[in-house]
Amino acid sequence: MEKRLDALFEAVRGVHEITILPHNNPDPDAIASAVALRYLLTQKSAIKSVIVYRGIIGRAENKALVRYLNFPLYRLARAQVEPCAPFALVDTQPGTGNNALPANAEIAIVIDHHPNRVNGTPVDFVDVRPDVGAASSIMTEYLRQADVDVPSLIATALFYGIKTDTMGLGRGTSTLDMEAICYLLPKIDLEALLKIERAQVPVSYFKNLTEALNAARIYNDIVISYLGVMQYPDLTAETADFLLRMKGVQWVVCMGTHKERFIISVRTQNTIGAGQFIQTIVGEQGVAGGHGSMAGGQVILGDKNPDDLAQIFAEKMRNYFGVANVVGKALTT
Ligand SMILES: [Mn+2]
Repeated sequence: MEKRLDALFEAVRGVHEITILPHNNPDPDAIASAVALRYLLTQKSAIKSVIVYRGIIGRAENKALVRYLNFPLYRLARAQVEPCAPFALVDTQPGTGNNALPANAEIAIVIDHHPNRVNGTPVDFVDVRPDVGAASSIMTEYLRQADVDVPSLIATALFYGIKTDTMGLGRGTSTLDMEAICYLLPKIDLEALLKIERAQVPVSYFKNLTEALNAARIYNDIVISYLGVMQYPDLTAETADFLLRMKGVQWVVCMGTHKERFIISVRTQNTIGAGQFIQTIVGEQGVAGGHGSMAGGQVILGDKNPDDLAQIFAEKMRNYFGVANVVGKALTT
């Protein structure tokens, strides 16, 4: 670990400014990792950093988190990127299609826990550990190794990042995640955490949820729901998390559209297979990826009809799971 920390700072030696980039529509793990990296750089070097992202922070909990962190991220306009400073990617990698990294950008740092895709891309420092449950756990290790004081604000964010990415410290939790949790626990602001986790949601949330529940169909132990037009892109993830709590359900797939994108979120009770499943389903039509138990994909709609696309994908999924002949049951029947 000492070597890793040295190598990280070696990669940014002589750099005055860096652009920290989490994945699009950043989730708590991505937000916390970015903030932790910025903190590490300010504590241990004179490097200035700015955190930018593309997409939307839509989920009420995630909005509450950035409010708690005093709005540390800047949203990029459609075509705007800052190619002048080298990039540090957190909770994402080059070539995944889920970040705003411009082509030919200089990449100084990649810290991630998704399956390795860096292969061949020139990056000065890479730390990709797919066996770890959250990028926040890796960032916690860096802060510990650097022996910096971790303020409550950052500890709380990292803790929440680990908690959400491991479905409440359940699925995909490694020893490193547990060590990070134990280290962070005495430092977190429990009251703030509670406010973030129980953040109030707009009335439209319940309307969307009702629609998602009405649209959901159960095929044995698989639930598929198409949400139609969504107000923010991570609504599919939020709904899939919710539906996975249904007794006897092994897999949940939620689909929906946000602006020009068709978005799919997958959750499973299994510890493996979600990433592979969504990559098989989406194929060349878009981008897809994820972990064992949670994954997602996106397709640029173009002139495709979203309702048709949802139907095609749902059919493909039912074939994949071997439930093509099962009649879908609505939740209310
Ligand atoms: Mn993550």
